[in-house]
Amino acid sequence: MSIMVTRSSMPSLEEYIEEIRPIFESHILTNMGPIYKRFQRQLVEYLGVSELSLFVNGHMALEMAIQALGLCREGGEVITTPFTFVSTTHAISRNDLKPVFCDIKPDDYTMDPAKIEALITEKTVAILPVHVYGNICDVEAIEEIAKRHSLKVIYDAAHAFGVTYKGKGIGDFGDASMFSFHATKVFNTIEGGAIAFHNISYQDQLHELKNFGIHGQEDVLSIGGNAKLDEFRAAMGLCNLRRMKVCIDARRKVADRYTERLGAIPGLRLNRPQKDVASNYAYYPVYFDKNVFGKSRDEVFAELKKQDIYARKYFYPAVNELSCYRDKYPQNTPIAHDVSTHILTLPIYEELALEDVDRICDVILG
Ligand code: T4K
Repeated sequence: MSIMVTRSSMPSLEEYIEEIRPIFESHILTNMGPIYKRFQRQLVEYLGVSELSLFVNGHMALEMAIQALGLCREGGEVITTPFTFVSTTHAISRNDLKPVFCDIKPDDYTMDPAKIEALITEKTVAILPVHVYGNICDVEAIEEIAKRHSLKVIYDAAHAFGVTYKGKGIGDFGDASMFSFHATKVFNTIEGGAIAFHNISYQDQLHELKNFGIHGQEDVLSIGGNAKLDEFRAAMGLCNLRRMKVCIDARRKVADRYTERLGAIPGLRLNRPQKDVASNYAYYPVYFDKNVFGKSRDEVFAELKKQDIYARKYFYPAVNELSCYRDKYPQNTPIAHDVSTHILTLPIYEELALEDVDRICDVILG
């Protein structure tokens, strides 16, 4: 059987049927129904955040968070990272804001705070860093810079579900954090996402944005869109939330086995555990230095593919090198370029057998 980079975690069919049974009695399928509300309450507790708003997916959550925080000013600039999934940058651009790309750190691939201040101009409205692979950004340094320049901070925490830093839920940092519940994520609702935040006033704004701006049955206050999470997906979320410990424990075992097999090999740079961070083992990135290891990232990718093993080049090319952005913005982020051309994310998911991890390592080392 092929081994893909990930495989969605799922509850048993029976458990999901039990969770959706009430929908077949009530016929309430969507529009913030009872399952949605229960799921939202449980998530607030699980993630350790003060407020949360659920969305149809992570991307729409991020687009609408930018709007709810009042950042859509003409000519506004948002400092962000090019080493991410393209959704991060699209969310900025689709709000008619200009992404300003800040380079990353070579050790954990998150935005380098030492390079942020040189990019701040009078047009800067926010900083939008990404906890890429579930690696936590330097939240303290970023907060300090943002405070000094009166800028908002929105974290793209699409990869960081359930991650804690110094015992606090990662969604508790910054002005807002976006989580993705896509099928390929550590935690999924099939498609889905959320915004976590502190400022209670964002709750009403996010609600309006995702529900046409409707206020009661007889008025519409603003020009919102439609980005509601439905009851079937919320039910999937309730089931998968119960399975999080099992799921993360299984991922940890896979990660530990990779580290055991690949940790001491010259020319391979693994993702180092971060201090004070409880990881969710979302991805297993390996940086290949051909000069030392003997094989390039692309050669290893091709050898794995021949064996029906599909690792992924997340995130190659860097976003500022993609067709839709490269002619508009400079490619002056050398570390992001270097990392994106040398890194491969190996298969990691709950059901991946340790024998398969060994097989993958044998191909890499062979
Ligand atoms: N910000 C960041 C940093 C993100 O990474 C993402 C999403 C977002 C924002 C936006 O959040 P969402 O709007 O998606 O909630 C995937 C996902 O579609 C995307 O959600 C994710 N990031 C991105 C990193 O990866 P692809 O095109 O690589 O997925 P695909 O279809 O090739 O699937 C990869 C593997 O996953 C497959 O080989 C098999 C497995 N899989 C896939 C699907 C669709 C499953 O096991 N079940 C499934 O249902 O984009």
